[in-house]
Amino acid sequence: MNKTILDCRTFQDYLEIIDNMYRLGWDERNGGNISVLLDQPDVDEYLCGGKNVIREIPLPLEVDPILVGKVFAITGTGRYFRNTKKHPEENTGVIRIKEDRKTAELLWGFSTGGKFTSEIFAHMMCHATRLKVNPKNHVIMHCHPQNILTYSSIHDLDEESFTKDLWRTMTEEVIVFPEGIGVLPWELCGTNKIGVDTAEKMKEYRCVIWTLHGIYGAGDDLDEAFGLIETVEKACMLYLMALPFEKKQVITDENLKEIAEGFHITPKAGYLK
Ligand code: 2HA
Ligand code: ZN
Repeated sequence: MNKTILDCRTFQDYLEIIDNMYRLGWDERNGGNISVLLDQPDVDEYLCGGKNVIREIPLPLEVDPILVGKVFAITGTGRYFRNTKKHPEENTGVIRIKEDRKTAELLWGFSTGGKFTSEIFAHMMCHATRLKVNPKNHVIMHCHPQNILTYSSIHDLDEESFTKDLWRTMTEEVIVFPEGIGVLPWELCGTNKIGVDTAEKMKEYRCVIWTLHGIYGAGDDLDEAFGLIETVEKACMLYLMALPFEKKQVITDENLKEIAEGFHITPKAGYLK
């Protein structure tokens, strides 16, 4: 029997993480979307080298030349994370970016005729941006975690104070996102503009908040992108839990500097006074 993408370890991890994200309550109904850049050895082994194009799907943008020939596993528009592990071939697909930069070649999936996420513009823009900053980046992940949304509704959106209040919730926060967090004010989703704005933030940050909508996270692999989002989500939860109470202990800027020194990380310049 020929191997399929379902035998690929990265794809199996992708389905597992989608399932986890649903269970965590981050991806209600058709909420959330993930795209994962697949490496050529996986394309060769599990997709017959990409020889079989099922159909072509127009892209709503002309993507950056860096993405030509790249192959992505990507979740489907209108599809539910809840159903994806059980029925992956209907709910996800594998696409390759064609040379014209305006077409996706479907190599696997979307078996009931669907297509990629409505946020394709943001995903492709963010992949291009992150690959230029970090050639090892493979994952762009979007979801709607409860505490991140709530935090974005009650906190001011200034990136410095948004980030620092999260760094102060738990010792290890600053180690996970020393560069800080990018924040976009509320914007309409699914548009080219929000894709451009998110990718612009991703020049500097691996994680970008969409106020009252959710978060975009980037990472070298699924674990890194997921780990980043869950760490930010936990910080938001801790902040909200402590909010009604008088604080008797706090992590100071001095403490944050000690953590930075101890763990050899460089927090965003200017944030620690
Ligand atoms: O696809 O989360 O932002 C559902 C979404 C859009
Ligand atoms: Zn969303």
